[in-house]
Amino acid sequence: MRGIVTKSTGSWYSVKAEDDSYIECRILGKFRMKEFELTNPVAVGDIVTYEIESGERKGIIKTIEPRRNYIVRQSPRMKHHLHLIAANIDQALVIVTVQDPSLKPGFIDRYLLMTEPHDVPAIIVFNKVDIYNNESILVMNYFRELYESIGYTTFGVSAMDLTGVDELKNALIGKTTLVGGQSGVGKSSLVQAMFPHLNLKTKEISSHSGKGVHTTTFAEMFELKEGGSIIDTPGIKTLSYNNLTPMDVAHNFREFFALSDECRFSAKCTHMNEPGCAVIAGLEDGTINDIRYQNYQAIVAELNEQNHWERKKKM
Ligand SMILES: Nc1nc2c(ncn2[C@@H]2O[C@H](COP(=O)(O)OP(=O)(O)O)[C@@H](O)[C@H]2O)c(=O)[nH]1
Ligand SMILES: [Mg+2]
Ligand SMILES: [Zn+2]
Repeated sequence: MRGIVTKSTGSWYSVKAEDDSYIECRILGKFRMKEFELTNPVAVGDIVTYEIESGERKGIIKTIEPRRNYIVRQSPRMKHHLHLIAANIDQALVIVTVQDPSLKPGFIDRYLLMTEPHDVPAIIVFNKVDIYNNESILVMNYFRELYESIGYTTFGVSAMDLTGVDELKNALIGKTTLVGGQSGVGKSSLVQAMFPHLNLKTKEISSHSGKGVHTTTFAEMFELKEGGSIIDTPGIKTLSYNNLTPMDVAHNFREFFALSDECRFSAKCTHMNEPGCAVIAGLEDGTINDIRYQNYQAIVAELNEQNHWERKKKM
C-alpha cells in the first residue's frame, strides 16, 4: 500500500492512500537520515508504503520513498536536532507585511536559507497592502524590486480587499506549495481568500508541563480542488540554522554566489574581509544590496557565535 503523508502529529501520521481514503499510520523502528539527527523521521509530503495492522483500521509505515527535496529547521526543543517540516514540494511562499505587524528585519533572508539549499523556488508575498501608507508602499516596492532583481517572484496582495489575490492563486494551482510566515501576517486569511472551500483551523495544540506551556504546531497538507495542494506551517515563527556553516550561507545568498567566481578565493570566500572579494566590491559599486549584505553578516555572526559556545562546552 502506498500513499502520501498529509499530516503529522508527532506519533501518528495521516496518509492519503491511492484510492483517496485516509488512514492513520504510525512508525515502528527507526528511520534515519544519514546527514543529521531528526526529531521526526516522516514529514508531510513524504510518499510512504504501509501495511494495515491486522484487525485494525490503522497502518504501519514501512518505507519512505527518496525525497525530491525537503525543508528542515532547527528543532525548537533540541538544539542539535533538525525538524523536518515538509518534503517533495514545488515552491514555498513566504508571507510578510510591512505594517501590522511591521517587517522583521532579516526574516525573508532567513526564510530563503530554508528553501535555497534545495532549490525550492520561493515566492515572497507582501500582504495587507490595503492598509499600507505611502511610506509602507515605498518600502514594499523597494523590497519587491530587490528580490525580483535577485530572481525571486514577489506579489503585493490583500486578503481583505482581494488585491492581487487571483494572480497569486494562479501561481499556486497545480503545485505543492509550502506556506510560511510569522503569525499575524494573514496566512490563514490569504489562503481562505484564494481557496474559500478550504477550512484551515488553527492547528496549534498546547500541552501543559511543569515548565510552563509549550505550543506545538504541526504542518498539514490541504488539497486544492483546482489541483495541487498547500502545506500550512503554523509553527514557523523564528528561524535558526545551526545545521548551516557560514560557507553554506555564502553559497545560498544567490547573488553573492553568482559573484563568487570573481572573488580572489572564489568558492572559499566568505565575503567578510578577504582581499579581492567581488561581493565587497559589489557593495561599493551598488550591485550588491547593503541590507542583504547586513543580514548576511548578522546570520554568519550568529552562526560563529553558536559554534564558539559549542566549542567551549566541549572543552
Ligand atoms: N487589513 C488587513 N488585515 C488582514 C489582512 N489579512 C489578514 N488580516 C488580519 O490580520 C490578522 C491575522 O490574520 P491571520 O490570517 O490569522 O494571520 P496568520 O496568523 O498569519 O494566519 C487578522 O485580524 C486578519 O483579519 C489583509 O490583507 N488586510
Ligand atoms: Mg493562521
Ligand atoms: Zn568574496
